[in-house]
Amino acid sequence: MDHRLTRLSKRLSFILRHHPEKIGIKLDQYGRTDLANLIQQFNRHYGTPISRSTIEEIIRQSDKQRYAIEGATIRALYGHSVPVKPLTPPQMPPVYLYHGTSHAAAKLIETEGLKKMDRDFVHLSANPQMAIQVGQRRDPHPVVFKVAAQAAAHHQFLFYPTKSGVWLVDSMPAQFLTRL
Ligand code: HQG
Repeated sequence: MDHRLTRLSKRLSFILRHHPEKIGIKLDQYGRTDLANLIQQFNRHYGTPISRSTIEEIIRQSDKQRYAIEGATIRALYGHSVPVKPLTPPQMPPVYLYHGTSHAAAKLIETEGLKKMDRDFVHLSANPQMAIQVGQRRDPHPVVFKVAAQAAAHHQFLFYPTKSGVWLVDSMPAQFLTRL
């Protein structure tokens, strides 16, 4: 994806996950907003204009599916800090999921477990490669935890899948984590 689309994608994430009010739009309880209105308000606030086809191009070209256009609406599929209810029902996860993080955070996680911190959910990755990429945002040689996801599901933890191999869960106690 070229530099222009990456920048627009980051702005869209910023608005749809964290700060819809920055361009004067509102999200419903599931994080959805009217697409035509979002485009109009986006173009009022930012110098680089966006259109439906630009957003579709971002969705097509992205390594991860970060948004979905559904009918007249658009929403971010994960990553929120504003409160949203999942639209997908919880599902039985694979036996193991993964979480990549920094050494500093890993020290705390080993005793406290995974907490959602500034987001609405803890984000887990479908495979170790993805977890390494996520962790590299914070540490060049990240720590990867293997999460006993199915065991946790049997202890009533609810796992929400997304289109990108990202799984969402409310928290994950240390008993389900092992360092890879
Ligand atoms: C850490 C990106 C101390 C956690 C990525 C992480 C992902 C703790 C940080 C998605 C902790 C939160 C989300 C505890 C967790 N003590 N630190 N008890 N529990 N942490 O950004 O999972 O590309 O909110 O390890 O790829 O890094 O933007 O979560 O380091 O899928 O689409 O607290 O964001 O997706 O950081 O990343 P984040 P994340 P996009």
